[in-house]
Amino acid sequence: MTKRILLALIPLIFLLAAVAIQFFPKPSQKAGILPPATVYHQSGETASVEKPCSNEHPEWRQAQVIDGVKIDEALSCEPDNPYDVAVAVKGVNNVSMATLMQSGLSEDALTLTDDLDGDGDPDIIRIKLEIVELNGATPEGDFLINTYDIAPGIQPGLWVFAPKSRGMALKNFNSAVANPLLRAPSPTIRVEQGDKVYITLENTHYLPHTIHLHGVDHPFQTAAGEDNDGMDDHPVFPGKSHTYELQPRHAGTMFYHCHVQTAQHMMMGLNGMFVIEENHPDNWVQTFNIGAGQVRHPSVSVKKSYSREYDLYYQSVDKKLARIIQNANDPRLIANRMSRGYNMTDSVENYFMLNGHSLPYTLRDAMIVVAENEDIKLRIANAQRSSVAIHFHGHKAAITAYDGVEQPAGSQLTRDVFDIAPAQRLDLHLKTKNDGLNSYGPGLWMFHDHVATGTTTDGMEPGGNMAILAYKPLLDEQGMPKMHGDLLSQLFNKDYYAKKQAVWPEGDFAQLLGEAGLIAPDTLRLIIFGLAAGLMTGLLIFIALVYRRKQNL
Ligand SMILES: [Cu+2]
Repeated sequence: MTKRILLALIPLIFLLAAVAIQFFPKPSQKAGILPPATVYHQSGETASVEKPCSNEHPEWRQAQVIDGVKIDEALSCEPDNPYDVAVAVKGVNNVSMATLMQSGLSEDALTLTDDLDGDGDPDIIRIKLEIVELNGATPEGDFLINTYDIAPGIQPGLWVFAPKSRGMALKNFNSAVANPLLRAPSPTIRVEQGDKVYITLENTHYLPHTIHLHGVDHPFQTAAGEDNDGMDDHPVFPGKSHTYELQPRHAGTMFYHCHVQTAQHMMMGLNGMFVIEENHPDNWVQTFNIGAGQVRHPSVSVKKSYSREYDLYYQSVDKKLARIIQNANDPRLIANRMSRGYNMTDSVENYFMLNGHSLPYTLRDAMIVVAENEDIKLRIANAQRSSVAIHFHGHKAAITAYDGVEQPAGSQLTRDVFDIAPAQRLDLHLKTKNDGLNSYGPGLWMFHDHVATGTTTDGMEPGGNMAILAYKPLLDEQGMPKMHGDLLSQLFNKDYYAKKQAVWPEGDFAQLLGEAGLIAPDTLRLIIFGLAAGLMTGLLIFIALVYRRKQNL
């Protein structure tokens, strides 16, 4: 064979190679129209499905009196420890040792003394707050510690203010789960108008922080001439403490937050609601509402006009920011990555929480529970980076206060969407009168942020800050809404937020809208590939043989 013919074969080989690449077969191909459905199976992994309500402390839900403190019935599945509530009302110095031992608070977390105005309640309030990291890295090994799930399997790194507690930061020796006092959001703090309040920040964290009393009447400096506004030029360094002093003259729903590298530290969770209750005789207010939610010992003025009160606290998290404390445990690296590496103008909100939880955990402790013909007081604060537009299904409510300033009765707007800019607060009066305006009647009515991202968890919807305004008869004996069981087992499952479940996992919709599945490979494609690849290989072998024979000649 001549050299010329051999050379002419080379472009042919390239051509065949191009054809073969073009028709490279896939083991299967994407289905077209009417594919066979494949229903999602959990591959025997049942552990990822959780019970909707753990029902760990059913006795905590009951109405009770502890050391003379009347504690209302908790209406949803995960109530606060009533002994913590009793201590939050009376202070550690006015409860029995037995009560203090059943609460998780430390012996100096809250001291209430001196009835200065002689009206039957204490007026000098000493509060101690610590700073706690949740879901952070540990030098002990490759795991997170003080874990706190905002939804099944979702553990963003968070920082919170916490009332000074005692004992282990974990639930028990066999667990990495944070004890129930250490959670998001930072506690709602309640004091009475005119109280002399001393808030000591004991910085138990590895970075500097402060407390800024946003909207709360406080002098610019303490009596000793020290910082009292909590700005970043007066950081409280790790291991140090600082006491802020105030005697608020104005009642209302306010806010508090760290003011060091404010954008980042706010988004990490260092903020909470600060409520100043009107001064009334015998007004022992609940100083801490752990994790916000139902106030189990409402103030005198709230009880006068309302059947129940809820603190609703909205927060969002950027998972990139949250991950910084999970990828390092050297404070220098964390400080640098957070304030030099991380760019807030590139931030994205991935997780949206109401009272420290995202759906479905909001059903455990962030529901609003009502009966017909009640008056409910809602205090809403927006600690997100973005605005919220809170919408109640089946109800309209009246705005009684903006940023802690009472509206005159004639100008209280009644609406069904409440836009709240970052750091703003609204007080709402929700009536459950079934008149087609205030309420459309009993139900398990959703309430959620109507900004499209707010109802998602890292893009998964339903998720985010969705919760339920539930009428009591529609709750089961554990305080969970009597909802479609399939929906609950779908949501109380790590696989859901890990995006491993099919969109419509069960029933007829699984056939119609389930996984598209896979079908057999395209035969024509296989034949063309086979021919092209075969011819090419044959030609290469042929050329090699010819060449070898020429060499031998
Ligand atoms: Cu801070």
